[in-house]
Amino acid sequence: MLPKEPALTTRQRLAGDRHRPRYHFQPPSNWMNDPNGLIQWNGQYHLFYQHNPNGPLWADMHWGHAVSDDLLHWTDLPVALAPTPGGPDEAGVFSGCAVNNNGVPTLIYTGTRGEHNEIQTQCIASSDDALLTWRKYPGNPVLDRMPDEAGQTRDFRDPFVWQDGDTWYMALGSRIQDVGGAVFLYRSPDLIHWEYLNPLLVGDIHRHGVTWECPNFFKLGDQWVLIISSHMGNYTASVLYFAGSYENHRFTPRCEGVLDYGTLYAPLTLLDDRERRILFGWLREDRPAEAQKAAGWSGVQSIPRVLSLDAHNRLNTAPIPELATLRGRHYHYGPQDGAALAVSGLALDIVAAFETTAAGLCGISVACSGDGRKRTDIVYDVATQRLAVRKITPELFDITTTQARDVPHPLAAGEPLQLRILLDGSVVEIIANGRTSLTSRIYPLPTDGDHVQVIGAPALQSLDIWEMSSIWHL
Ligand code: DQQ
Repeated sequence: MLPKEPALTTRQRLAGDRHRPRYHFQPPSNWMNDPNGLIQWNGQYHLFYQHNPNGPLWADMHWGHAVSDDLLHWTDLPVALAPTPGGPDEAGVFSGCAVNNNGVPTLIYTGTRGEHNEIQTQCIASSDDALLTWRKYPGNPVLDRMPDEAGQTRDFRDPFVWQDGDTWYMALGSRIQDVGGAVFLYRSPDLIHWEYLNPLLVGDIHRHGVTWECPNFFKLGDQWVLIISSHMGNYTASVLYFAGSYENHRFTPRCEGVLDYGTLYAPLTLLDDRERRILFGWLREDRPAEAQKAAGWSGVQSIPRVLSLDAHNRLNTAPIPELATLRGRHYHYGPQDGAALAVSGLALDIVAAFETTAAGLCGISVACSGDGRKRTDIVYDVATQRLAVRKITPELFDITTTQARDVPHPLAAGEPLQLRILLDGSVVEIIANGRTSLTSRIYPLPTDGDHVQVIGAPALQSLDIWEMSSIWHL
């Protein structure tokens, strides 16, 4: 086996890749998926993540680990959890969370066994050296039995744990056979002995999908919010939220919505010491496995987002304000200035507002080739109230059959369209009016230009664009 390349050298080697983000977190190389174990410890933020340290495709799940003072700049730390041969996680250390157990940092995760990871049980591990190394509890698994009402024994994973008084609660992702995705609720006095209470919520198989993964359950303002990731078989509406009340271990949702319509999946939240509920999500790739293998990396974490509920109890997401510290050169355009922009770049933070009083299209094109033929349009149709991301790559797609994702974004009468666009190589995070999220990936990026253009310039109210600096010192 070749000696392991230092993380920084790996990052330097891959830094010239035009598709690779500059200000979003990624491991030095290889595969990453779900964020795991988010926790603030002694003021620092710890991010763990599903990781295959040996290749750029999903396999052999470990927990990678990085630490940050500001949620933006990260230091790579050694892999935190690896499968233990012969143990309950021998086939993979799947997703989970982290808690402070009376001063002891503790990870709660799903261990898998079997050729298809079909034996799923819940395990714990703790650290006594400030989260650097982890000791698995010798009595693992601490929870190996699904409720009988599930009617199946395969899908039982991704513990999300919180404390209320002296009692720990765990929400587990699962499903009820032929009924739909489900989250099961457990409680424990010590993180070791778990008692099943009842389903926290059961979905409708047709509307909410077959299996629910990666639940998050927390109080936000005066509501309780449940977030789940659902296998819908495509990238549309697969991360859902429910908001409502929670009493006597029963959750009663009063409204539901889509957290992201695009490539963001398996998000995990933490409550930080400023009482902010902060969400990270895995931004999936949108290109074939061969291309991921050739690149040597796969998977990106979203910019952390602060969650809130608006007056209609819709879940709003906003990139953390700390992101402004990465902003460099600034361009501002007013209502008359949108026709020709002198901006280009693949690492940009864009804030735009458009009037929506007259029918028409408005939005922003990014990653435009010199001749404007290849580009990615983020475009709103005022008449249909739909927001689309449309990738126009004439050599791959006929200009009339572009690759598009098109989602509802209703605006109140007279409400302007507000777009926040975080472009970073192949990543484009799009948030409209704080409440419609449509993350996307742009593959391939044109090689002959990376210009920005306005769509529907007469409707432009204001446009601010910042060039963003890299979070890595390479
Ligand atoms: N990813 C993990 C599972 C989880 C899924 C495995 C969601 O624990 O259900 O890598 O992306």
